[in-house]
Amino acid sequence: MSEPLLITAVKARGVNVPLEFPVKTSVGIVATAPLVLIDMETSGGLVGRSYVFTYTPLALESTRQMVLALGSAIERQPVSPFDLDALLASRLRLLGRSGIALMACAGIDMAAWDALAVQHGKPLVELLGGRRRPVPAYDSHSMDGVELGVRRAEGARDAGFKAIKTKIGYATLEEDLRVIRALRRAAGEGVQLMVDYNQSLTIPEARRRIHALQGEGVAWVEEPTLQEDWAGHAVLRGASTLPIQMGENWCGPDEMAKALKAGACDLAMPDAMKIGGVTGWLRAAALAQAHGVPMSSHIFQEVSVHLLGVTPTAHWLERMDLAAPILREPLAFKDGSAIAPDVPGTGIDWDEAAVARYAA
Ligand code: SMN
Ligand code: MG
Repeated sequence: MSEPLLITAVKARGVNVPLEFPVKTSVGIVATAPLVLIDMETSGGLVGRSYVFTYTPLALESTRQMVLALGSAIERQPVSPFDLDALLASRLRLLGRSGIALMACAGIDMAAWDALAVQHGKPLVELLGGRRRPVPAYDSHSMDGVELGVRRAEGARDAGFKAIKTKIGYATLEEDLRVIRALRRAAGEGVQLMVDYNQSLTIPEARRRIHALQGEGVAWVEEPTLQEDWAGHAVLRGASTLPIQMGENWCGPDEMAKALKAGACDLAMPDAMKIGGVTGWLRAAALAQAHGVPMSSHIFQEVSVHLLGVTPTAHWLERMDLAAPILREPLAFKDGSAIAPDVPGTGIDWDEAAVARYAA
């Protein structure tokens, strides 16, 4: 039996990556992408790579430190993601695995799976038992207003996307409708339109606005109210003919199980980081299958394109390029789909000059 691959070091660097378009939401703006880049070095001399996204630069250094601390705790351990997950869960039982601790564990998990796939010389999706195939993607936009929103919708349509998402929750319902109708005209009937409220509405206001969206041809209404209010989402879901979408903020598969049990949503979109990396995603995919819920991804497109290939109820891949400027080979999209790159691992590799340029 071959010697197991052992972790020899976990390195973590912070970068602040410029965004072509700031992520404008109804509850805040992400002007740059603060990322912690993780390199897991192993006894085989190969390296597993991943990144985690901290949403705000305020959390960048503390997340990096947490990755380094947990990384030092697993040195000399085998690159066995399920065992590493159990070890870290046990070490963090008293603290609780949420927030930055969860994000750091997920980054380590994604790097470990990358290293394992590299060791086996397979794309991650093939290591997991799937095949590389086109995964349909939607182009994810922001609270862009009419002018920029129309320009981005036309660009996505011309690039071959069959779906786009816009963020709404403007000061008035009339503004929401004005933007939606402008984007609908720009994108054309053949392009699905999803909307994302980013948790901004009270239940009464959400009922009012979702009711007004009926008949606007919206494919899903995302996080209309506070993401932790599963009962509130269930009330809105019961009153709506439009599918309710959520999941990007679920901390681990346990929260997903509780949200689905509460009947909070018609659709699910776990975040590869917050759900707990590849290991967390695999458990989430089983939950979605058991509940018959279509499952989409949330950002982290480079890993998600692999994971959706082994997700029984796979729905949409979100295209939002947060890491492209620091990647040697950004994920390519063609005719509205992406295919996992035909290289061992996830395909994540750093453009070191860009990493130096954007070092936090
Ligand atoms: C989103 C919010 C914040 C950063 C990236 C993405 C958004 C989404 O909720 O669904 O894309
Ligand atoms: Mg969202």
